[in-house]
Amino acid sequence: MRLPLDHTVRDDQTPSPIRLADYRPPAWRVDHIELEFDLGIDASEVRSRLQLARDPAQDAPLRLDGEGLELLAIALDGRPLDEGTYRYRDNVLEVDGARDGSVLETRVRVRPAANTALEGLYLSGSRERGFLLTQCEAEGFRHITFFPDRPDVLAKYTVTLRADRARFPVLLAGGNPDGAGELPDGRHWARFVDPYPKPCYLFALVAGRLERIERDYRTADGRDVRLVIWAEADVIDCCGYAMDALERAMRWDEQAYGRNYDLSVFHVVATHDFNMGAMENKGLNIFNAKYLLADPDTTTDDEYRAVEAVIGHEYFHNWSGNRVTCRDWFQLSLKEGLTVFREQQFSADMNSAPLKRIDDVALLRRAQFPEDAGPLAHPVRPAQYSEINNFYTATVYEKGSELVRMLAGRLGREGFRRGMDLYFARNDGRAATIEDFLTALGEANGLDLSPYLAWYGQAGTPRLVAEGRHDPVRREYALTLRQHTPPTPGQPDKRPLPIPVKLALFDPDGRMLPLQDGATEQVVVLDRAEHTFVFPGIERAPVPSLLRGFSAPVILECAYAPAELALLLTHDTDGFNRWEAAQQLAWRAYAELRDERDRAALTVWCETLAGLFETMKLDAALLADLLTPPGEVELAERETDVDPARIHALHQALQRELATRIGNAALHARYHDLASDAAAALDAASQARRRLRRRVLELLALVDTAAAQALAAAQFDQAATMTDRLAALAVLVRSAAPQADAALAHYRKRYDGNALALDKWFAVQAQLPGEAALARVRALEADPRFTLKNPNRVQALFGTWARGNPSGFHRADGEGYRLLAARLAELDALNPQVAARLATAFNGWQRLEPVRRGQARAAVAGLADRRLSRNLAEIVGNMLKA
Ligand code: 0A1
Ligand code: ZN
Repeated sequence: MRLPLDHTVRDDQTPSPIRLADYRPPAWRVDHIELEFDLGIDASEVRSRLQLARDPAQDAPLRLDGEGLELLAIALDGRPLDEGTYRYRDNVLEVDGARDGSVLETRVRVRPAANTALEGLYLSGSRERGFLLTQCEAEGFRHITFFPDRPDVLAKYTVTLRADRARFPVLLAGGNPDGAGELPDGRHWARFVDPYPKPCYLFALVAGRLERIERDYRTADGRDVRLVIWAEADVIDCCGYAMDALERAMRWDEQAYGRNYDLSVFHVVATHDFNMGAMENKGLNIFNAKYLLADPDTTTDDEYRAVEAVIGHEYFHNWSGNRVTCRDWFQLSLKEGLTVFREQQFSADMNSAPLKRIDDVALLRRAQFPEDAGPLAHPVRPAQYSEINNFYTATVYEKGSELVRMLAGRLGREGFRRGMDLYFARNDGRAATIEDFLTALGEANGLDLSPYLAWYGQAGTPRLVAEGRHDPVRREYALTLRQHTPPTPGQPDKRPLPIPVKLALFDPDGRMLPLQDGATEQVVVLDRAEHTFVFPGIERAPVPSLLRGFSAPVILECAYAPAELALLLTHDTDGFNRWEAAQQLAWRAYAELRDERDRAALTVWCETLAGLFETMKLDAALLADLLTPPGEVELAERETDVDPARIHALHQALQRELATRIGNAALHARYHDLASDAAAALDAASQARRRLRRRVLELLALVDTAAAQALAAAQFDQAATMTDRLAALAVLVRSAAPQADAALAHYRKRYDGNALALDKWFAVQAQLPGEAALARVRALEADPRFTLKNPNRVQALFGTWARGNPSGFHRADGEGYRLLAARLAELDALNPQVAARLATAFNGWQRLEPVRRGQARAAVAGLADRRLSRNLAEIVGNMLKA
């Protein structure tokens, strides 16, 4: 019998939300699943055999998830089922007569080539040359077979793949290999057994023509592991860097956390067609090619670091996510926040710790703070959702990591390791909760960490107000700290949270003062609305260095005098806080320009940075970061009636002031000094020089435009790295240089067959500021290389424009909003996940100035009136609710 259901059918625009408070343990578990695939591009058949176990405390009928499955056969305990003893409707298969210990067998057909949502089993690349793969997180497994698709059902998997050998020479699934062989008619088979029980979102298979690179690895506890990276033939030469990074990540996890790999093989596969960055499927990680392939001709320094970080991230999930998984999707940050934190530690250890911290906090401010301040605000552990794929957010990932960082800071290095050891030991093989995590960390250290749970349940970024008072008579410094968190949708009243503030005090000469027990740094915890901390023995009024290393994810408000910030910018021993002082000064300088006020902060900002520029003492990469003020997205965050065109003009003016103060001659001299080393080396010093060279060229373009354009054109022609080439191209394009078109044409020709390099070609043009952007975006979407079917291409063009180019997207005539809304509707029919993510570009529309606000609202409301996927409907609905 057949019950065809098309997965593109839109079920329900306003489904009732799923709530954390409604969690119940599963009524039915699956202890073992045997899967057999007969793979084909247009149609694949999937047989499954589930060994069922019933929770004796519940008497619910057997209900399995299944979406878009063509049911071909069904049998219970060996007997085919009659119609009437099972029902498949509304994406649920209900079966009568199942008992504890029953075996349910089904056979279904799925259609990989027609699967444009890239969820479940799908085709990457062309029908002729592409390969098949799966993506199951969060709820993709239900697109492959019937199963209780929830992370607290952990089963052991035996997977057999069968396919035509010529078309699919490589057959892979998670777990250890358990045999392979020939079949009649040119077909072959391969079997994999995973000894570790896992939730179905960690299932994966890959089948097709792929090349490999391999390496042998011996774990610290003595297991021999074969590491294999797979990619299509044309890019297999770009996998060596990822292999080295993988080996570094495996060693690092052994040393930092005592975690060893646990199978005999570890496969990593690259695909150009992927909705996210990468996926930690047990034993078979699948990567967006963007985060795996690397070579000097096409990969920038930032991208090299991203490859290393994502390789680490997915590998670290093997323990934080796979061996210990999540009870339900509300606990997503249990694996993601923790794994981002581990990834950040790894990157900091492999590169420069302060630069990494600056990057991470800049990302938090750019991506997470706006989320927390807008209509999509949600806690790190949301209380409800309608589409879980909409919750792979900066809040769950980046803010989640900040919460783990606070806990780690509270426990100290050894205490945190003790806590993590207990967490892994106690929860291995389990589906855990955030409470389990806090309990283990606390118990291992004899501490009650439950107050930190409030951070997981409360949305919004706390404001921390600091006010210091020095008493020369009592020789005391009193620091009063206050906190409040603005309301967010559905959470009007906020509670005080425990906020650890790492601090130091500087005397007016820039020396750190001894605090408790002679230490120069101390952590105070503000765990109520307001508290005053008193520091004795302070002779002269100090300058406080607060929230060192960004010790809590809050917005600090402290009425520093510009000279005090200059002191921190010059003398702070905490690299992050040096940068932070420069950011605070720049913010004030920007406000002075905007409000046409006296230029106290502007002058100090320019003078101090010009001084640091001249001394040549600073690390080049840190100097580049110090010379970079907050971006246009961050500046808009602090404004009401946002006018992105004006912010862009002021942002340019601000940097022009800085460039003018440093001076043409100094900029030219430094540029040439840095350019004398144009080698392609990847060491930290070479990367730092390229970072500063780029910044100097950008500043020069503001004050000596024609000369900078000539330098950029020459740099573009002679570049030995993609970092230098792209930096030059960006300067040419953004400054509307006469050389820009030729450079773009040259780039386009050179990289025509290279998807990742072409993405950068689209992205660099999508950054064109102001009015000109729209026409460029329209021209680019008509380019034969543009397609809405490839998530990376969509992100490169529409993501860069709508989320990363405020003055180009937010036009007063509303044309930008209308174009995006129209494309979102088209994209939604192909790939709801990508459409929903792109739609978050409208976040913050309520704070726009009235004309743009009206236009944006109309565009979003027009979208809401259409028939949308659950993914996009939830985002658009929330956007209009607040
Ligand atoms: N767990 C992955 C992220 C991920 C989530 C969903 C995906 O498909 C829709 C794919 C990947 C990670 O954190 O790396
Ligand atoms: Zn992750």
